[in-house]
Amino acid sequence: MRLLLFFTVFMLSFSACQQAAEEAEERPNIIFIMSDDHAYQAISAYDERLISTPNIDRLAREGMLFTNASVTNSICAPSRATILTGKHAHIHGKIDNVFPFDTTNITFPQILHDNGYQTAMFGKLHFGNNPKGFDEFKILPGQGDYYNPDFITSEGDTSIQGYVTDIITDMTLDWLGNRREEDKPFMLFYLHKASHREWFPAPRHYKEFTKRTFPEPATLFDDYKGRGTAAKEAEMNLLEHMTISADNKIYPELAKELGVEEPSEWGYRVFKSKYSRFTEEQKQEWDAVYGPINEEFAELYPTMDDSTFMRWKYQRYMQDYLACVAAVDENVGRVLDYLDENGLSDNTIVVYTSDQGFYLGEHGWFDKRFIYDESFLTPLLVKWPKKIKPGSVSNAMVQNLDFAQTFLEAAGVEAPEDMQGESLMPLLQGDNRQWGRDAAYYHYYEYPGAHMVKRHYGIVTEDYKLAHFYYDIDEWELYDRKKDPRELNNVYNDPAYAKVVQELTQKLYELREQYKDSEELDQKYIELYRERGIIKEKQ
Ligand code: SGN
Ligand code: CA
Repeated sequence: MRLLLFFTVFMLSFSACQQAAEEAEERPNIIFIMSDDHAYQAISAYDERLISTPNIDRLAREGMLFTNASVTNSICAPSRATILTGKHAHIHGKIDNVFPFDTTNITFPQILHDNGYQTAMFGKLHFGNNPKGFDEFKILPGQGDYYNPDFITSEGDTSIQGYVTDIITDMTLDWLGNRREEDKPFMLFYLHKASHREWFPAPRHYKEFTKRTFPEPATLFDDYKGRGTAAKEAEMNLLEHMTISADNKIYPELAKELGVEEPSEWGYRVFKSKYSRFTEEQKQEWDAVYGPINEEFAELYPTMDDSTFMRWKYQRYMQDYLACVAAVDENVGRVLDYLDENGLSDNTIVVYTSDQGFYLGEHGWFDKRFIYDESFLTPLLVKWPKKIKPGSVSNAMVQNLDFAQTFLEAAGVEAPEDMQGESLMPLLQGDNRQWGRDAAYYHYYEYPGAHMVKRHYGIVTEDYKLAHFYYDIDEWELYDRKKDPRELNNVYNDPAYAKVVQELTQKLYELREQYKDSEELDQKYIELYRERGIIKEKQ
């Protein structure tokens, strides 16, 4: 009898284990590909004018393209913290790039790891500390370097010869091929440094892209007339703030000799420090291409007026930026091919996104930070053959806030109650009925800081965008997204929009309440800048 009981218990628990194992087998793998500062304007699935990105586009062809994906705070580390925690910056506390991430926050990779996922991260994290919940990681220190980069790894620090985008991909493929545990689903972060400033491309790409000419955006010569103080005072104008050496690759000695005004000494310093990382061979290759560009500039510069110089800067910017994107696209192709060739594609969710959007000369700008479209929106393409219909498009107002809950639901794990996003699972499977968000909340903090974009929070709906710029100003801006898609005319004070202003303002405050943001928190984060000594005056 006892033997029978033992046998029954044994069989029951055996079949339970087997069932659990089968379920585990069905759980999807996840590859989260994120590049840095990759504008949707530089992905041909969104926009074909600047570059062709056949590999990234494959995700749209074989999966879903999101046309209305946005971030909650358009800057690197806060965006990454929002992705990992499923919370707005005022809740997870990583409001800017300056101070380290608070690691007492619970992140979704930790939860997936606790629930049987194998986890790994390769590339740029930019947190000031190491990621938690990972079986293995190799991350760049801070912003990292394009050439011969250093890495912080779970086993100590190392430095690798070569080009960063290729190296991060090699690491990813090496992990997939050699250290993946086949009896577990995996969550893999494959995070590029490209196409972040200072845009140092690989030789195979700069050789090609420096020969190209790119169409100018309609607002390259924006005079910011219809906007508020924040747009006028931001320091991200190509002509005024883009550096001639680090950004445009004119050797510091020549720039000085020609008397070109360098927006800051920093431009020379960064160029020199990046150039000094090259091996002799890398220097020669570089000089063979950029030397003649410098010579040509020396001839042209003395007769250049401001608008010609602006145009020249834009072309130089696009050549290097897009050449960095080309390396990302090529390498994404290597990873997608690996999945196909190893029978992993069907049940692997592959996400391609950026930590935020970026200005490619629109409004005369580079960089991001603003609630305006080019930096508020971000690319998002998702492939998962098992669930997503190929070639589908979603216009839903999704945000980087939603990834954590999406991945947890995909893995069959309940998300913590205090996460603030919405799972994309229904949308991915073509069901729009349950989607609840008709307005997105945004809050940017890093001021005073690089590029001097003022603090602001706001609400974005399908038709309008309302933002409040605060701290050292108190200004409101309203844009009619349908009539003024380039966001050139602030209609906040136009009586015709009085009702819209009233309704949206109320909705904005409701959103602030819903997400637990408040004036007290705005003040707390200003106070933090005083404590850090970034703000010196007493207010
Ligand atoms: C650096 C850049 C800035 C950029 C910030 C934040 N200067 O300071 O242009 O806005 O990073 O970028 S750099 O030329 O030194 O790179 S973020 O993507 O990390 O938020
Ligand atoms: Ca970024």
